[in-house]
Amino acid sequence: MGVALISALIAPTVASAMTQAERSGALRVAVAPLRTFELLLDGELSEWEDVPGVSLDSSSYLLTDTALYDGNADLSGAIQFVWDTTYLYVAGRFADDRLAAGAAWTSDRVNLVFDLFGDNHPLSYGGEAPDASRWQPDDQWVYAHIIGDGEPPYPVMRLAHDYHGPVDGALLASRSVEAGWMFEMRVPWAALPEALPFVGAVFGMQIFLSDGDGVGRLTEIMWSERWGHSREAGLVWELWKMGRLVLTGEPLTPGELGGGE
Ligand SMILES: [Ca+2]
Ligand SMILES: [Ca+2]
Ligand SMILES: [Ca+2]
Repeated sequence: MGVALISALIAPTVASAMTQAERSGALRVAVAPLRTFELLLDGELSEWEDVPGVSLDSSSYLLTDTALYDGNADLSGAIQFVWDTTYLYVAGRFADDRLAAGAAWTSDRVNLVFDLFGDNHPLSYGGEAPDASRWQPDDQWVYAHIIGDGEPPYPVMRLAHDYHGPVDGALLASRSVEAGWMFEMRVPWAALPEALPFVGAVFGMQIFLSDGDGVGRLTEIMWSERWGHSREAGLVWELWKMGRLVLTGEPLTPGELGGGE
């Protein structure tokens, strides 16, 4: 399906001085090509065949109890991104042995966490993972339950230091398929404070998947690094542990840069 894991190593300047842990520290990069094709947000992903993606599977960071994750048939797949000056578009296709519907925290959910300025550091937060009230204005958690409550379309949600609610203008199209589910969604840049899309823009981003498989069976896997997690308190929001989302494409003319709808 044209999906490849894209990662880049930060070239060490003094290799011999680096520890093994430092050498293994790959900065993960997800590429969002500029949209050059028509997208029909219907939960079918045929338009996305040639778009690069990032894999989330048994090789990803498992945050939750190892006893509850049964490998790729339990949860595995890939997420893809494209963009234009109005929207970030996201698609994903996942194998999942049980679909947990509803908007509960224990049901199936896709999560994107943004550090839009890419400037987070432990010292930004006094060395402690911040609760949401202490997030910077460019820190945003965008999430969607694959099959939410009631009738579709189900909302795309956003949590920030001063907001928790639906993303205005966002759209989610999701569907249950044999042995899994897939989705497409769009998120307006205008709904993400501090987001400035342009060719070459680089945002801090983390991806994690929440796999609800029934009562007491929640698994979470994360893309680029491992954040702390406890059964009681859930995720530790270590916002400085992020990969990068890079917007690529042909340079736009100044007239197009101000475009959108
Ligand atoms: Ca489609
Ligand atoms: Ca599962
Ligand atoms: Ca599931």
